[in-house]
Amino acid sequence: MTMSPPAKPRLIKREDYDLITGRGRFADDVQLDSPLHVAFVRATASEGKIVGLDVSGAIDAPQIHAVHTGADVKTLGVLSLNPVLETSHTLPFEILAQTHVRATGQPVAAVLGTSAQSSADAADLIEVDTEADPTQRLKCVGKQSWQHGSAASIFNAAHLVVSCTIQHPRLAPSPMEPRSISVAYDTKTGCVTVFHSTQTPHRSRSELASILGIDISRIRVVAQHVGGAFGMKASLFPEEVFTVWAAFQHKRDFKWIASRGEDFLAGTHGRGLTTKGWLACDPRGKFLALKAEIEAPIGAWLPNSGLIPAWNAGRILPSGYCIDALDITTCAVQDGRGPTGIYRGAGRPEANMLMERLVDKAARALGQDPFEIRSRNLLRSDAFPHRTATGNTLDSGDYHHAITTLREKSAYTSLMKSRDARRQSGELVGIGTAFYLEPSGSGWESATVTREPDNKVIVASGSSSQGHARETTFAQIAAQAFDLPAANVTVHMGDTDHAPAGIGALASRSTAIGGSAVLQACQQIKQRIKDGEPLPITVQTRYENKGQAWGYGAYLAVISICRDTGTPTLERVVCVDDAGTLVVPDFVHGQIVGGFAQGFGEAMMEQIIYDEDGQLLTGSFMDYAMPRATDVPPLEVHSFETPSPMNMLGAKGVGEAGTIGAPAAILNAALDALAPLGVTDLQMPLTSHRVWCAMQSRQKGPTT
Ligand code: SMO
Repeated sequence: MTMSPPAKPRLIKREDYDLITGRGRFADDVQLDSPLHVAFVRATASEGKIVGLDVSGAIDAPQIHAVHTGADVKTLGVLSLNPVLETSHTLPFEILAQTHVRATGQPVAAVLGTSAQSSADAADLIEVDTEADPTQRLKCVGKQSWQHGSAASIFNAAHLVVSCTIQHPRLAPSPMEPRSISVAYDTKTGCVTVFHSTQTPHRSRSELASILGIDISRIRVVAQHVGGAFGMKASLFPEEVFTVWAAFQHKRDFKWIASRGEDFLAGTHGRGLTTKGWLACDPRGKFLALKAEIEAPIGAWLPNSGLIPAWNAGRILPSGYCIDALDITTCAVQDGRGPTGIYRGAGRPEANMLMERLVDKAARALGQDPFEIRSRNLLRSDAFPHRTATGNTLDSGDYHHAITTLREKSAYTSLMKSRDARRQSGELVGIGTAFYLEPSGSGWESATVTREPDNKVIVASGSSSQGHARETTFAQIAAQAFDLPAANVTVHMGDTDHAPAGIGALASRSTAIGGSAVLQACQQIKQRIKDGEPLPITVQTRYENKGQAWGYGAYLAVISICRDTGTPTLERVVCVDDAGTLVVPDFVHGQIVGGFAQGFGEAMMEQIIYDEDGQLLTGSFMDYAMPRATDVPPLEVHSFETPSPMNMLGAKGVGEAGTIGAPAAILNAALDALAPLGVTDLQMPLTSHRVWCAMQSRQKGPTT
């Protein structure tokens, strides 16, 4: 905010031409040499001991080469786990189920045939018999708590304590390209090239080597075009490990492309957390203490980042507010459903939602304006760097500027007047606001940059792309550093043979860390040119940030609700985001719009539903409501820049902004609309049915 913004480039995404003209090369597009296609036999029971598995019919089926069961892959290693919580026990990572199944959809056997259809037909001939085994049920797999100050005594003495419970719907990340893997086996060298739809190619390679017990030099991973990932493709799936194992085992090419149904059933789900919170305030609306209890569902097995949502949902509290007394616990609990993992936001939406609902409840109880109570409690711009009571360092920003800008840009005063006038005429209409924090990842990323004598620059990054403009952005960073046109810069990523080892694209880290690695390499080259060294010069860097960069912002939503049907209509959304230094503002805008669509999905319509027996009821887009372009309202997007001191570029996270800020603003708006009826709590998604039921329950109450 302090800097006057330099002129920003308007760039065409160089990757889009291929993607929108059908020239993209996805894992399924790779031409293999008479590959075998894998089809998985999946558990039909949600838990139990395997007591029968007859594969003989499938072995004899036409075009079937082999059938494998758990015994064949029993000695393989396990996936590594990011241990952000204290874990009491871990779940087994089974490529094919061994003695027990832990969720419907878990792979139990694999059929290898010469076409995808013949494998699928033969897999249908195999039945898995299971017997209930209650000893396997419901275990807490990890927990963490943060206590600071004397929360208990503050709650006992407080003027006001508000509380709420939020049940986040379980969501299907639903990238356009489902999980996909094609493996080319080189019979001469015994090496494989794995064309993998992943956001972490180097991790995919090292995990495959360690799980399969194969020297890493025999595995190359290529993620050329990735059709969306959203966290779901940050880890390896049992099906993918199996497919690579099979290539080594049978010494030939292999392929597995998930159907959409398989992604619903056995891809990782996001959210599903239950959060409970209590906020103590003084009579003026000053926040004094926060208590929270968070429970995150864990499915059949733990992906690498499986504990992240539980951890983030806890440690991001108390968001950007100044609260010293905290009592927060988070727990990851096995729930007998499909696997869960990170999904765009990964605990950030949950922490912010809990906080923002509590803030709105406190405002309502005290008769204060939602903006006023937020500005009373948000950290001031001179507070940074600020160490939170949960142990995070909030690096920089001007939180008050975010909400002041939101207030101005939304013309809040006249918006409130029009809301009140519409209420007078009988409409149900509400305005909701939310502040949010989005920590970007920490750690390192790599880059190799070559400055050629002919003014050409070649960048290779350890980060990767999921179609989110990484190539163009990294080209722009190098072009700016050398004062050359972006067209002079070629960018390579996603191929472990041609890019330095790196982390990948996740946790809002690509620009902040991966982009800084590119910049650092360019600066080192410039230094060497200054010292008279002749071109070409190549520099490889491993850049480590100083700490997390905390993006933030504030959203406002206006909702009207039909009195007869309960149908909510999102009329207007205003966003203000500070993502630090913006390299290419148009791409940041794209991230906000896309993130918003997914946040809108959670708030308004998406929900994975299981029946009581653990059977998935929402296994297709006929049953799972994915927002369409016509559902999502236009956004009014505003941004400003306070560069982060935590990385060279000054960039902050923004890839998850919309998924974090939008649901809280939308839910607050819906509850503001229903406040005149006395409705105080409502769960997402805000389906017409759910809203209508909430309206009826109040209208039947003592007030009518
Ligand atoms: S949910 Mo993200 O890809 O860290």
